[in-house]
Amino acid sequence: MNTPRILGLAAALALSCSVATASAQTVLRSADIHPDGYPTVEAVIYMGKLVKERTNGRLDVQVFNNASLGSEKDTIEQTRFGVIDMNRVNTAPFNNLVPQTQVLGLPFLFRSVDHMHKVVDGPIGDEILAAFEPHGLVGLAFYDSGARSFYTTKKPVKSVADLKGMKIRVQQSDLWIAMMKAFGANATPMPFGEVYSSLETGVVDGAENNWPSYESSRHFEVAKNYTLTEHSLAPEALVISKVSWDKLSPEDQKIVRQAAKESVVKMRELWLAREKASEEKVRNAGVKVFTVDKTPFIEAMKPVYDSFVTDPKMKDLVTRIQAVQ
Ligand code: GTR
Repeated sequence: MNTPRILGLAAALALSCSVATASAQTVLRSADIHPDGYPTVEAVIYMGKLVKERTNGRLDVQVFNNASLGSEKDTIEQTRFGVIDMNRVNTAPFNNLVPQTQVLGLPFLFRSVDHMHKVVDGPIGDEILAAFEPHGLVGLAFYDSGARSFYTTKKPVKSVADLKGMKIRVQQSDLWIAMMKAFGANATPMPFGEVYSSLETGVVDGAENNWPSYESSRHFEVAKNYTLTEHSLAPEALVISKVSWDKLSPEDQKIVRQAAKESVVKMRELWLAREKASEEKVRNAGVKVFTVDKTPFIEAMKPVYDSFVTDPKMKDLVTRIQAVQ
């Protein structure tokens, strides 16, 4: 983490502490890298409103978005140690820390968004949320993140062969690095905030993301070929620091959990609308959209399953997910 970030963080935290003192309430500071109006940001703000109402103002949530508290990798560490109270992050940056989260990002595992919803809304979702706890985090909810697809600056991806040797930015996760390797690409892990300039300067040839992130980050301005591989439906996770959680009364913990669950419903509505709006915006801006036969892409992912779905617990989890109808 660089010095301006640390100073920014200190200033932001000092400000929110003073708010807490003035109104004798607890303010839970929540991090997000996305801009104002992005569905994840709006969902956590909505959750905060519910929490504030239901605790008669005792508890409030303040969202620090736009990566003002740092990159996802940095803020995850700070949340584990209670410097930041809450965090909304994609499941990928949690993969190395909480291995159970890997299953949600496995390529082409979910048959549809509906299948993914059934899994994360049911006992498997709760089981994966519970897996955060030994790592200093309490999992509160999963939010939608749509389907991730490739986008490239020069050559469009029309087949698996096109990915060969391309430098593709990925999230900081061993699973995602392995996925790119299996596609034949050179994985370049880096924080989201560095992707625009890396695409622009040719440090990478492409990246992959859903419509809303491709649009809001303006990556579409510099990588104009978008190929609908839809290789992963890895959802977002909302977590709270165990340090902050343990300071809450059991009654307030219940309120926070419930509000988080209710914000999922709100988020899904916002997400659907934003996906459409973002797609329309980038298409109107001249992005070329390609569709592909997904079969070779699915087949290329066998080595990923062979090396990540190895221990009996992971195998069992995958089998149970596949069995969800
Ligand atoms: C977005 C996701 C972010 C982050 C980003 C990325 O879709 O919402 O949390 O993971 O992708 O690719 O880094």
